[in-house]
Amino acid sequence: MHTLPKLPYAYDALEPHIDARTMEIHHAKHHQTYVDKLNEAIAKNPELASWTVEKLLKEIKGVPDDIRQAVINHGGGHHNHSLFWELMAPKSGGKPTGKIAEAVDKTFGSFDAFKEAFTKAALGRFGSGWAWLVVDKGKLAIISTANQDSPLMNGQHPVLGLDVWEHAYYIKHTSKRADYITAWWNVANWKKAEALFTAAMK
Ligand code: MN3
Repeated sequence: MHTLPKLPYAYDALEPHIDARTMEIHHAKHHQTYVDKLNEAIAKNPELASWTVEKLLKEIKGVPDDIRQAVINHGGGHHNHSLFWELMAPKSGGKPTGKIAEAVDKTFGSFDAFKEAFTKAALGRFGSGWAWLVVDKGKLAIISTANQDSPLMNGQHPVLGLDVWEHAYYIKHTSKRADYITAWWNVANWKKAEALFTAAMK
């Protein structure tokens, strides 16, 4: 059984950047629903019961046709959100340090150029989806994915991810995705991003 991970901080810990009401609904309702629907899909194929969510997504072509789209939607939703909670933290934001900072500078020219390109990807994703910083074949890249599609399905390793579904920002920012993105930079957890980067480069 897949289970909803506990948030590593209180619902109001990211205030004023990300509001408590959004955090509570997003975690306790939206993420819980992805977990429940993933479990429902897996229940039809007990041979997949021992697969981790990472394995399900990395080996999505091996998931039977009749539940593949459900695993993409709800397994992707579960994994993306599990990362998202950890990729935010109170008293964070700012710039990365260490190896990931060097790689960001080398790949994008500067942190500011990276931030601009990532913001553009997040704003440019039409409809629902995610902006990502990933490691792709040993190099950093910015991508965006539709719906709950996971970078793991393309052999990419997520390092930083931003949920741009309206459910992530509508309560506080109504339709203003740009304001939400500006606020989110204040809680981006570069320590976790660095850990994901280091693991992906091994
Ligand atoms: Mn979401």
